[in-house]
Amino acid sequence: MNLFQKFRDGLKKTSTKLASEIKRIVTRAPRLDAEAIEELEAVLLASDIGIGTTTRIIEQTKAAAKSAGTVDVFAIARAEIERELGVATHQLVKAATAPTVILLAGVNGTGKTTSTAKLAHHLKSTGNTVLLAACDTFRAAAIEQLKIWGDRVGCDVIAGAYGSDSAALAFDAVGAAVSRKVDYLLIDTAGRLHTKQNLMEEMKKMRRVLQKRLPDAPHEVLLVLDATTGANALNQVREFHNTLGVTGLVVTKLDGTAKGGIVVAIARELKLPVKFIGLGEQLDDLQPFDPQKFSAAVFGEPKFEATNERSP
Ligand SMILES: Nc1nc2c(ncn2[C@@H]2O[C@H](COP(=O)(O)OP(=O)(O)OP(=O)(O)O)[C@@H](O)[C@H]2O)c(=O)[nH]1
Ligand SMILES: [Mg+2]
Repeated sequence: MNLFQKFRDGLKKTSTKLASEIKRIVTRAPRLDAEAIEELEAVLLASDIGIGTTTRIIEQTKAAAKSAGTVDVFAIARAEIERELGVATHQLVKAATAPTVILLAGVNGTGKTTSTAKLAHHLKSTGNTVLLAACDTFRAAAIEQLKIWGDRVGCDVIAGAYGSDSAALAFDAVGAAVSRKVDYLLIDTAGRLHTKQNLMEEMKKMRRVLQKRLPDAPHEVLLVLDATTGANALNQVREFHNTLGVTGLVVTKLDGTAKGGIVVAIARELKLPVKFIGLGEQLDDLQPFDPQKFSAAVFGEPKFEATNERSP
């Protein structure tokens, strides 16, 4: 399957909802009267795209509807998203000297462990060697879960005992990554609520301990967000970023929501790069975030054009 098709499939819930609603509005009121504009606004907001982007799409739609010709709401939305997010993908950092250490953090159940495995798969398929560290020593079966993924992907997993100090394990894992000369060390961590100060302190400690072994580690702190949690994701980012210095975001489970617009709101409001998005449960369903593919997948339906031509 080509990459764009992956985006299309993964974002189907969001794009289908938007397409059917927008089509309904422009079919009923091709001249986009005030009521239709209001409805359009509600539809865009319901996709979680955010108030700022919605307002700009609406303003341009109104302006286009005033002047002669047709209004292609989809094209306006696509262009606006690309303008806001840029067209570039944000690459993962690669340390000048291996290993590159990547810490994956986030609240419970957002997809950290599976994203760790998918990221390992992605890095391996692009020619890198990868080691995994099972630093969730807290949740029952978390270590086995990562080991099973490690087997599937073909990566060794550095693991300790349940209840052991996750920071000490991370320290050992960096040591192993250095001596094995792997390109990337991916560290899976336990889920934690961003509001629990002691758990956030624990992450800070892991960061400090990593730096004792490798001063410029971690090279990336990826915060894994569940797209289905909607606007609460924004609070999670703020707290984790204050504590840890997040370098990039992974937005998972976009295939499970019609509110995929949250990616735009997150990227715009928090000024942090979305590096990967999760589009399903298979290994190759974690893809580098590409704003152009994203906007085309979400707003790329055949043009349901509204016309503002005056009746005779
Ligand atoms: N549909 C879909 N499911 C996903 C995606 N990413 C993760 N999941 C599912 O979400 C569930 C939780 O994933 P985990 O990777 O275990 O989440 P976690 O953050 O490690 O969870 P804790 O360690 O308990 O905090 C699993 O059933 C995953 O298959 C995605 O992009 N799409
Ligand atoms: Mg986990």
